[in-house]
Amino acid sequence: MNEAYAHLIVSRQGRVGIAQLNRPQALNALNSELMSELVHALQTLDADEGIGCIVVTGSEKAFAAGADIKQMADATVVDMMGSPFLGYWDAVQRIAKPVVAAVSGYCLGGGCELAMLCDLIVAAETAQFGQPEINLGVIPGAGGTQRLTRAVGKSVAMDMILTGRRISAQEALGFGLVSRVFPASSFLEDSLALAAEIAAKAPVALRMAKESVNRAFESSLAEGILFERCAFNLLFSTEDQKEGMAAFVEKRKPSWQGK
Ligand code: DAK
Repeated sequence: MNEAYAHLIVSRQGRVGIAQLNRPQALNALNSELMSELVHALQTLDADEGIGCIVVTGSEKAFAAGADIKQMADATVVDMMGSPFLGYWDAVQRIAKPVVAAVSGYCLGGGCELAMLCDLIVAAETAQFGQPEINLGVIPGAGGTQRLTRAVGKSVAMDMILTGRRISAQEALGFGLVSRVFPASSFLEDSLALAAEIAAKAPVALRMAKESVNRAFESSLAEGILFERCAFNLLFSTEDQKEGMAAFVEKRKPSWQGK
């Protein structure tokens, strides 16, 4: 499935698709080629009916140390404005299936922004998160000022973005940036087990749940609740709703069809 990728290893474990960033010599710095490959892989997994959940991960040492500084060091404003780079971020956001960022090691700058684009972040206890762009004379440019602020609140976001300091996995857990911290020794296994648990749920309900939670960031409370209600009602047209509720009543495990 992944033979064509230069900077990515794509694999599957049951219903979980795994996209592993693989530019070890640059701590998985996100250059255009890597982002383009990532988008292609995610779209392929998203279209695959056999996949229920996608995990984006890196190496033990780095999820990603940011966008590739060497690639953009000499760029002009016109180069940046014409760059396809941000389009890749938009494409990641449009993936319909749940995407878990499994973060070990450095998760900095654009790496942190990529993780925040995923639906949830789980971390190894060794993970370090940060938005160090201020130290390069710039600011986060792929959503960091917005998504980090929504995730951890204004004061912590300002602290991280104005100082560029890195926070530990435990701090990130306390701030609500990550949902779980796993021991380094079992991190990937634990992350994949979580993804497998999600992947085993009713596919259409998963999609609706993801879409509904994301509405919380894009709409007023009233509009979000209206969206949720419509999505909830719509699920009563699925076979999986009938199966899920019948299975509960009959005291057996449901068998999802994704219909
Ligand atoms: N880019 C390019 N190469 C990187 C890199 C990066 N972000 N991070 C590390 N590397 C490379 C290093 O240059 C080094 O390569 P060689 O010198 O061996 O050739 C190799 O990876 C190993 O790194 P170190 O030798 O530095 O390793 P250490 O363990 O000593 O330090 C570190 C690890 C993560 C603390 C350090 O490498 C570091 O500070 N890295 C930079 C972190 C950073 O500043 N990240 C933010 C980058 S700016 C955009 C929107 C958003 C963005 C861009 C565009 N648009 C709107 C178009 C995002 C911007 C960013 O993310």
